[in-house]
Amino acid sequence: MTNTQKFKAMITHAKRVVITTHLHPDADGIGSQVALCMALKHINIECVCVNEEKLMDRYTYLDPKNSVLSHDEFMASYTVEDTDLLIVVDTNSVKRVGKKIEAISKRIGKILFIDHHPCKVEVSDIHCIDSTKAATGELVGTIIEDLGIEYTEEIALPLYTAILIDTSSFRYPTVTANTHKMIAKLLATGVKPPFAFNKINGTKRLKHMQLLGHILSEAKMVNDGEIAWLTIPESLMEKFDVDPEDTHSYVNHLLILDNLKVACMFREIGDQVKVSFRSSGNSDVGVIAQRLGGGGHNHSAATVIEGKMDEVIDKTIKVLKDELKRLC
Ligand SMILES: [Mn+2]
Repeated sequence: MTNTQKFKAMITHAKRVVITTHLHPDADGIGSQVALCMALKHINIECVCVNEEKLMDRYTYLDPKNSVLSHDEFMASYTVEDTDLLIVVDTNSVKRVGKKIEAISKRIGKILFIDHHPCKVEVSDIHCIDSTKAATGELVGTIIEDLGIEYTEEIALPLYTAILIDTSSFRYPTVTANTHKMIAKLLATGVKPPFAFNKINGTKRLKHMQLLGHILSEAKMVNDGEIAWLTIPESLMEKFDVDPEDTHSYVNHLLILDNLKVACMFREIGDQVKVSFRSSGNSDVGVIAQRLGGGGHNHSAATVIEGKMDEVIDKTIKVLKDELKRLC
């Protein structure tokens, strides 16, 4: 069965659908849920998006109709039992949606994942999973097109933004001719690239730039420049008053280094360190993140490791060197 066939089979008898995404949602999670919600309304399916928390202000422009409710808002005006299907986008684990949404998911019972992260065959057999897609937004776009629903600008801007963000502006190996064919259709609705780019990337405060400058000036590299990394101690986040969510893209700045294979960023969170990986091309950082208890795509992955910053850096760099040697 194709993903669209699986999708159709799941929504056929659904009267009300709730769409959710992972905790701390990014533009792919939010864009995918909003676009899918708009599209389902076009074919007269009652639909609402519900996330563990309210959308952050910087994302509300992607949801001009206010389709995304927080869990608490949803509970105040809807009855969970009236929902037939929960669609989860941009993750394939119910653990990632947050405690309150996880509790609702048990009451709804029927779940469909729409996602582009790698997962077990048992999951991909019955859910809409395609790890070759550049973004969940691209998979949602494919389903929308297959269902014969026309793109409107309201559907197109969130999908365009989802793909823009998840490909770090079309630079990852997941970008295909089909991705660009879809982008062409999205632009045809009236989406303007400078507007879309600036809305998601061009609203930073001076402090964000100053923290980035500080962190970049401390960048390190080993293995003849094949491995480079950035370090963000918690104290610096506080000093510059920058939201953690806003630091995700910092690591991408390392990708312009000559000879680089893997870029990392270590961000301190209490007694843990969040480690983000980016690959400049051939190294599979998904495998590396898995070895360290995390996961992700081959070009972009992450994990969280217990311990002090220096210990975590040593441990991670050792695994990286080992993995790069193995791949040679
Ligand atoms: Mn994604």
